[in-house]
Amino acid sequence: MNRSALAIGLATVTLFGASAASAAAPPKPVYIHMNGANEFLERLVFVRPGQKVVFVNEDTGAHAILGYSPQTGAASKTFDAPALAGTPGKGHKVHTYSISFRHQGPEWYYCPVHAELAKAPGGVWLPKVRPGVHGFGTPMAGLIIVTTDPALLKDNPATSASKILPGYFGG
Ligand SMILES: [Cu+2]
Repeated sequence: MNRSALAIGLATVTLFGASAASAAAPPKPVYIHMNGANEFLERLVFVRPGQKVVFVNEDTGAHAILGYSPQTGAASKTFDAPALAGTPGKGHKVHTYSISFRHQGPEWYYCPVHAELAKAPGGVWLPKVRPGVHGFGTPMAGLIIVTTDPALLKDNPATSASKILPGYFGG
């Protein structure tokens, strides 16, 4: 066996080793948190196709999550969590909503309790703060990018790795 054949052999072993490992252990979920600030703490996250995204409500009040199309303003029929009840705080039950996406691309969403869609210049639909919900500067909305790009998948906020953030309760 010459040197390059050995290198190819080693590379093959490495590749098969990696795929066997990833088949055995599915990727961990990516967590998106809410509290009384009426925003999604991790406004932008990256997930693989099929990887779970888990929304975690650490607020005392309820939040909903609804996917939408910025081109048409249409609500998603499948990315739709009607209401996630709040929690009194640490040590009590925390309500979550899980979803995964099959195809690569952007998944836009907002909380219809605290934001609403409005047509912006250029004809795109953007979330804005719902009138009557005061005290918060930014509309409660976020974006999930479904991708296989390893550089993007590594770029999630550190908090997205933990289900419960002990210091984040409140509202
Ligand atoms: Cu909300």
